Amino acid sequence: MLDAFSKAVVAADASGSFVGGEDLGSLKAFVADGNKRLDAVNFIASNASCIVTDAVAGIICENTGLTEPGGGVYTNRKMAACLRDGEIILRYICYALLTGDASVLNDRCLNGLKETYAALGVPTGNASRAVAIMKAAAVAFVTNTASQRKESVTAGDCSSLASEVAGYFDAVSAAIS
Ligand SMILES: CCC1=C(C)/C(=C/C2=NC(=C\c3[nH]c(/C=C4\NC(=O)[C@H](C)[C@H]4CC)c(C)c3CCC(=O)O)/C(CCC(=O)O)=C2C)NC1=O
Repeated sequence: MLDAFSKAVVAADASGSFVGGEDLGSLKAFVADGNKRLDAVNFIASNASCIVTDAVAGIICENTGLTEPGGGVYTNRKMAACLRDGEIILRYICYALLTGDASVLNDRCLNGLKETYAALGVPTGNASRAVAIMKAAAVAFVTNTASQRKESVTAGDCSSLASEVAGYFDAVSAAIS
């Protein structure tokens, strides 16, 4: 598990060089944007159950077969597992956004997930769609454009944090597709 700082150190060490130049520049930007980053993580985390349930409800509205016998979330046990998976994925994305590095998401959440889903018959197209809905919601929280839940916060440009978090959701979709 790495973060933006340890990643720069590991890369520099691998090439036997000092941490400097561009690497230091990007770490400076990471620190300068720290409060925005913490707000972004907090807004997503404090709306997590809303984001997850909305995404799972969304895929069920779009595909009513999911709750019918043989469907991906048929039985309470599978529905609970699906909601829990949504929470797990969102939680690891929050860790990645906090550290500015995807390795914790890749190593501890996505590693082997595709194989697990294939073995259990979890429909990855629907799972990917749920991830896309969560992405739209999370981006809205980061840019503070969620229509029903505006946070009172100092206005600022969070576009790069928004595209960073969007990239983590895309990585989840790519990993299970
Ligand atoms: C540390 C990280 C971690 C991850 C990522 C994880 C995922 C994970 N999801 C699972 C199951 C599952 N995941 C789903 C999810 C869904 N079904 C759908 O139709 C939807 C599309 C989708 C929700 C969006 C379902 C229904 C199961 C249960 C499948 C079954 O047992 O038949 C399982 C099998 C074991 C279990 O049921 O608990 C694992 C390991 N567990 C972990 O510990």
